[in-house]
Parts: sequence; structure tokens; C-alpha cells
Amino acid sequence: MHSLLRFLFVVSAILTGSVLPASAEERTSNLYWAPPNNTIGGEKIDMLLNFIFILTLIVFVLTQVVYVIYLIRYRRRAGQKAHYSHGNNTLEFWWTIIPTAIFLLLAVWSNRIWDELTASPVAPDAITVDIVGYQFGWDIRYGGADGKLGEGDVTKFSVENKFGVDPADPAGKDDFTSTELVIPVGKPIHVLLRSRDVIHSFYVPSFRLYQDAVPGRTIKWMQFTTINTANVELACSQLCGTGHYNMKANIRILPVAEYEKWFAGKVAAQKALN
Ligand SMILES: [Cu+2]
Repeated sequence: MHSLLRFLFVVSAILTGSVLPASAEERTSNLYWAPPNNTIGGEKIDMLLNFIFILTLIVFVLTQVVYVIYLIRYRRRAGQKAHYSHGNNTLEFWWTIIPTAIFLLLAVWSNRIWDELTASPVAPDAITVDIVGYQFGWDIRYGGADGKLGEGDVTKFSVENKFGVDPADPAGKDDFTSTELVIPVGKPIHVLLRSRDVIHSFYVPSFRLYQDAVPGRTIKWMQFTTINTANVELACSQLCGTGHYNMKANIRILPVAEYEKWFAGKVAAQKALN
């Protein structure tokens, strides 16, 4: 009885909206309360999510309605004998074929989006940023004055060499590092994603982007273009140890001019160091 009451309480709280985060940003952008989308490709992912959400809703309502009708119509009554069913091949054929077709459609559709968003060649004007996850934080590296990153190699990671940069590569001399990801709005950003120790995950809900960082590998297919300026958080989304809950970095999406100012300041500071 107690658990039933609690269940009813939670359901009514969800329906009346009283359990939605009060301090967080109001989430009204779509059906499932995700934060507003902030990348060009994210719109396609939202379409897919909405389709799945509505489809699931329809199937849920239909099955529950049939369930309740049968509960009432075929309840136990005096003088009524139970009917023993041996199955129905026609029905079984269709309720196998239709879900299979729907799942295949979803598989092809989502694969196409994945291909479109990732495998496409890196945009020529993209800013490439090197992001390395570790227990428990993110190291971020930019190409510096020449805009080119020194070649990073996962086999060269060490305490002194956080990005595994090849010291012989001249392109790496002017690279600068950052503890926050600062990017210009509306410009394609290409991420090289790596991990120094265990599996981490780059997850930004408003970018509709989720990618594991796997030790020993350089993930080269992550590319996104933001729509609005914003301050968001990059949080690790793969349980990676005791400090996992605190593994985060700020992401600042700035107007292009402001980004260029920040970038120039970083370049100058790096030049003073060299
Ligand atoms: Cu992590």
C-alpha cells in the first residue's frame, strides 16, 4: 500500500510538473524536456527522437486500451467457460512483420544521420581542437598562431606530455592549452578526442553529441556547428572512477569577434612563454 501511494505521488508530481528542475533552465523546447538544441546537426537527431517518442506513445496507448478492454470483457463470470486459444498465424505474422519493418526503418534512418554528421569530410574552415580526457578532467589544446595542431600520438602520453605531442613537429611549438572549451558561434568545430587512462565520454546534451573517448585511439569524426552563443558544460558521461561526478569543463560559445579576441590573447601569452 505504501509503495502504491508513493508511485501515485510520483506520477502526479510528474504530471503537474512539480518535479521538473526549478533552478535549471526551463525546458520547454520539445516533448521530452531536453535542453534546447544548439547545433545544426542536432535538429536531425531531434526529429528522430520525436518520431520514436510519438511512435512509442501510440503503441503504449493502443496496447493499454486493448489490455483494459480484454480485462473487462473476458473477466471471470458465473456460467462462462474459458476459451483456449491455439494461436492465430495471420495475426502473429503481422505483429512480427510490422515491428521488424519499423526497427529496420529506425536503423537505416539513424545510420544515415550518423553518416551525415560524422563521416563527411572535415569542413575546410573548421577549427580543430584536441581534447584529452583523464581521471578526472579534460585537457584542451588549440593550434595556436598557425592554426595547426602539432601531431599528437597516444603512445607518447606522459606526465610531462599531456597531449602526447611529437616534440619534433614544428606545428606544435605555438599550440596553447586551455581548461575550458571556447568556440565561435556558427563555425564548424572539429574535435580530436582521446583519453589518457580509461574510457571517458564527451557529452553535451544541447549539442546532441555523445562520443566515448577510448584509450589508445584518436577519435577523428566529431564535428559540429553551433547555432547560438551560450555557456554550457562538458561532462563526462562514462562512469570512470571515484571523481567521475566532478569531471567537467566549461564550454563558452562566443560571438566570432569575441572568440578572436580570446584566441589572440592566448596566442600572445604562448608567444611570451616560448
Ligand atoms: Cu570520465
